[in-house]
Amino acid sequence: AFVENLLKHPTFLDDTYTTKFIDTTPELFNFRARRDRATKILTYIADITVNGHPETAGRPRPADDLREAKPPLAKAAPAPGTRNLLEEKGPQAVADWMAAQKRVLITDTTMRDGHQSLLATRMRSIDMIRATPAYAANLPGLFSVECWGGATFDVAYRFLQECPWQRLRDIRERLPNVMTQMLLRASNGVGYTNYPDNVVQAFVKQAAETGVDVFRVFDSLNWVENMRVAMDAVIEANKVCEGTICYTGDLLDPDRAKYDLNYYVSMGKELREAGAHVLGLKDMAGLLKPASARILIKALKEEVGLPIHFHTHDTSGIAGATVLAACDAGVDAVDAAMDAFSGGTSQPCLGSIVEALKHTDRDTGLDIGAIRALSNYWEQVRAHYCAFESGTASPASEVYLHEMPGGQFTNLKAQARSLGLEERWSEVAQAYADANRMFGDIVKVTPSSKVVGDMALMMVAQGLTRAQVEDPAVEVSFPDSVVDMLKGNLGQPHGGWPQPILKKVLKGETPSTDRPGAHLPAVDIEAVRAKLATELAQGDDDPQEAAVDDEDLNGYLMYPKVFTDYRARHKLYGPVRALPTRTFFYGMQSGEEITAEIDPGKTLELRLQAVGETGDDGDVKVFFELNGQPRVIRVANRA
Ligand code: BTN
Ligand code: 3PY
Ligand code: ZN
Repeated sequence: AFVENLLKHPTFLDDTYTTKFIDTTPELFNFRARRDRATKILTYIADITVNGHPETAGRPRPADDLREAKPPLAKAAPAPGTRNLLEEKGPQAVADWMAAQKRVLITDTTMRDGHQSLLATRMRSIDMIRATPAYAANLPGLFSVECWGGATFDVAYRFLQECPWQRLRDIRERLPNVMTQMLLRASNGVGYTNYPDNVVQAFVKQAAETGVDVFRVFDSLNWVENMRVAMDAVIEANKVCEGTICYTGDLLDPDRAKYDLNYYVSMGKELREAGAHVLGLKDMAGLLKPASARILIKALKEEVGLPIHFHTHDTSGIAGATVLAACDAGVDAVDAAMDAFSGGTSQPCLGSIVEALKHTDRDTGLDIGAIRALSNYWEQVRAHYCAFESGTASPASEVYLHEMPGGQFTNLKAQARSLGLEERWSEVAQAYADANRMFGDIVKVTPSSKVVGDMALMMVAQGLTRAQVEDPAVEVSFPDSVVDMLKGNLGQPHGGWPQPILKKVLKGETPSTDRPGAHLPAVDIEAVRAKLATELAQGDDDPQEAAVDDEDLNGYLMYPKVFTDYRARHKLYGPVRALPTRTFFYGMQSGEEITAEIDPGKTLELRLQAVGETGDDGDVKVFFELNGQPRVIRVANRA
């Protein structure tokens, strides 16, 4: 029952689980006086300095002499790139241009999948924003910069105490010439559940307005029917619609015939008919082997005819070979991460792919010196996040057994650890493979991958084999996510759900087989805005605290509680996104000075003078200088 409850707990509702955030502190601040933003930030720093940040407690700590990462200089005014083409001629012109290129086009995934797959999605906006001008100036020949969507959206609100929309706006402003790219889970938006059609439409419209150029749209069961609403919204916004096939199984294995060449080619054609400008091939677990890549890419090129954008993960260590095979077979664009954020469960190494293709007919034309300079920056950035490293140091051929997506692997490991199952990881891997077969061998990517993960953890924790789970005579209490998926709430898998498991999980209830969005009622968006504004205004005389703009509203529609929790903390702590990463996670040392640009041009100079003794009331006085003026902040010592 313990495991069951834990599996149902909201922290397990996503791929981003590690530890709890600062939700424990609001009672410390139950005084009403309106405080200015500088005081709020000082309160945050004082609290973290005295009590530590719950997410980094007990985790490896950066070296004391680690210095703030220094981004490379932007060497020139940004030369025109793909963004200019999109703005001037539209998405079809981008696709035509792609297809006409001899060179392999490159997407840099460092700011999205790179840290999602290596650092549990914890990279903060400031570290991205500071690098962006160097991308614009020094790498104008990139196809796109993937910097938004996937798990980054809710992690920003939930764990980093910052607004994901503002991140996008800040990056956009500094990247006028290269397309930005996001990962969109079709009807699941950037969440883990199917949203009403008008919520998906509003979200895409807002993302396009705030700054996304390329939308990689996928469905977690590869069900094109469930991708149309999102794809249509992208097309309507005049942005690049990258309709995406998720790769699973093993193309050359006769025992996995469910996902054969014909399956992928048919899906590619369906996506083309649905209006995709570009065909995405998303190998989220890194299962596509070099020999299969040659066959698959060639067939898709010939039979679908759209330019192809290939994405993979290097979990097995062999992704570089697959990327080069894809290049040989005529792929148009590939994803890679900057050296310091590549390898392992992340993408293969961008600089090495650029080097490997140099002086061939598919030379990328990118400046390797600029890549190295940026990668040196990213290396320093990564060191600040050592608390979130998973410790996975070597390639894992085991990925071909379990088929976990790169973005899930380390999170599932953390969940296993928290359930006391870390020593039994190989059993979890086997159970994940067994659960997949039990569901009929499905595509595993957010959110379907999470369902398979929940099932696997439960099987190991309760010592259940696949045969027992399937046996009608053995009583099994399935995780909620499993029941939900088999009810049809994530859509339909290729070939349908196997009858025996369907019967057992639903206990005779009839599953739905149509598109979930077809029977989810439209949300009255303006009514939600009004209700949210009223809620935020409760007990607050500051109108700023109740304002709900379109971005906020779309955040709330995706994640109601995550959003309101974020706003409640924002009221207490102010714009902590402007703090250096070390300060955000570790507070300050006595005598240390930092600056925080809370608005463009408005910079706070902060110095920590001293931390006092804990008084009889349990409070600590923390002495600062703020722009030269002394300030004392009291916080409760909870350490
Ligand atoms: C730098 O330090 O190199 C400048 C970039 C930092 C910008 C900060 S991040 C939060 C806020 N948003 C902005 O546009 N400016 C500040
Ligand atoms: C996500 O949906 O976040 C993914 O990265 C899937 O691969
Ligand atoms: Zn990925």
